[in-house]
Amino acid sequence: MFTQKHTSVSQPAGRRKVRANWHILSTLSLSALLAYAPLGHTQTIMPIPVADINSGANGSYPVFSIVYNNKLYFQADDGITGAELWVYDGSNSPSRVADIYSGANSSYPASLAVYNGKLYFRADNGTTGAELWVYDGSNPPSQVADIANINNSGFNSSYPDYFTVYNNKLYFQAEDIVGNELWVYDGSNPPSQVANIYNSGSNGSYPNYFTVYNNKLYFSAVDNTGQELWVYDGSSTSQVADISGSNNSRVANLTVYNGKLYFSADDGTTTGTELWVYDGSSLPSLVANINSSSGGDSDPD
Ligand SMILES: [Ca+2]
Ligand SMILES: [Ca+2]
Ligand SMILES: [Ca+2]
Ligand SMILES: [Ca+2]
Repeated sequence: MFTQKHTSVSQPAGRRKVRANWHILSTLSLSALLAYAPLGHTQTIMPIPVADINSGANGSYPVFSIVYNNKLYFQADDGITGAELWVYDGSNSPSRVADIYSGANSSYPASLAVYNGKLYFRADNGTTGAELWVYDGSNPPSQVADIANINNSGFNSSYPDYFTVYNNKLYFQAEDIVGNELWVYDGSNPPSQVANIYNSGSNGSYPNYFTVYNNKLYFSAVDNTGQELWVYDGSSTSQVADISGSNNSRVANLTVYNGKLYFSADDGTTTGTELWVYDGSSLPSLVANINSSSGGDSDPD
């Protein structure tokens, strides 16, 4: 079933790209995007389904797409084997890469990322929980490690997420007995925890918004000072600034622009959540109080 409205599109030739914000487009058909190919200088493009993966009226809900080895990889549910890893080469019908959680159950492959010529993602095979998996493009996908059990946490899943390449290694957040913290994988040795940033029982720092800037890895992380801006220089982690003192700055949405690091934060005064900037050396500062009402958030994203 294909119910999306036809869309008229007119763009200069060569500038047409499939731009998919999957948060926004999660309800649209991936098939429509796949068929959204350059056809001429100006013309009406009518998206057509590439394949009816889950045949009939049920959707296959393709999500988490990424390009690897000139093919499009994504999670889809054919209605028989659950949500699994699929691939599309641009011409032949999409096909399932593997049924990682065997049978009708779903492995929910997610957070797909390319590192060192291989495709990494989180998946649940039904026995070891949601863990780190790898696919080399030809052999069946395999589990890299049962991270939740590396430190005998007793947990089922480590839920690795937000994979980011820095200094030729793969960084991500994952959970074990000391909480959700920063982990690293070098492509061969077992993954290891970089730091226990929120060093208090099983509290996690939930490192997120990983962004490489000035050869360092910046991210937001939580400890007893709230969610603030942190940095990893390849050897140790440290807090850049406690922007809001005892309050939670909710640092998020890190982006490099014009040689500086921009992000959203709340300084704990009446400013609200606004746009901040860091130049790599001075203390971070407020760029502008876009929503100037007392406590008003402009929520830059
Ligand atoms: Ca399955
Ligand atoms: Ca596990
Ligand atoms: Ca912790
Ligand atoms: Ca704080």
